[in-house]
Amino acid sequence: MLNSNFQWRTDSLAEEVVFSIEDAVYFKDFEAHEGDEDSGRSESEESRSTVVFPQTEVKVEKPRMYRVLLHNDDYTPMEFVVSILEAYFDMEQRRANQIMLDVHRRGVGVCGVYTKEVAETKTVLVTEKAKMHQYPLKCTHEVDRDAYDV
Ligand code: TYC
Repeated sequence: MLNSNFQWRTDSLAEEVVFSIEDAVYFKDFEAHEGDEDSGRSESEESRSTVVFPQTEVKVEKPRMYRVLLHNDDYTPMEFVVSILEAYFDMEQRRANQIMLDVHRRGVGVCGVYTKEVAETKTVLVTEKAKMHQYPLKCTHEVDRDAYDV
């Protein structure tokens, strides 16, 4: 709908308030329909007019981000954890090995920070992969609080 046909008369509708693009489309369609019946105004006359958008402030918030965490356990082989970090978290072997050892020593570590859906998907995929191999590797995600609670 967002092309040159997407227009709107200024005279009779100038005082209408448009809250969203959907509203504007609705009024345009409505007017075109009314015109056909009442004044015989054609679709092309309608589309020559101009749309007025009110001065509304649009606030866009940054999406909340989530950290994906790996947890240490005594059974999952180190090589398997490294392969997970390479495959699902886009790490080179050297970095994957560092993160794995960090988790091994500290108990938990961050593999990456993502939007909610991506973090959820990675958590599920890693957990399933570990289960397939019968390893108890635990992968979770949580809100990346430091980025928000300043
Ligand atoms: N602690 C495991 C071992 O010694 C290795 C390991 C590292 C397991 C990180 C899980 O998230 C993990 N084989």
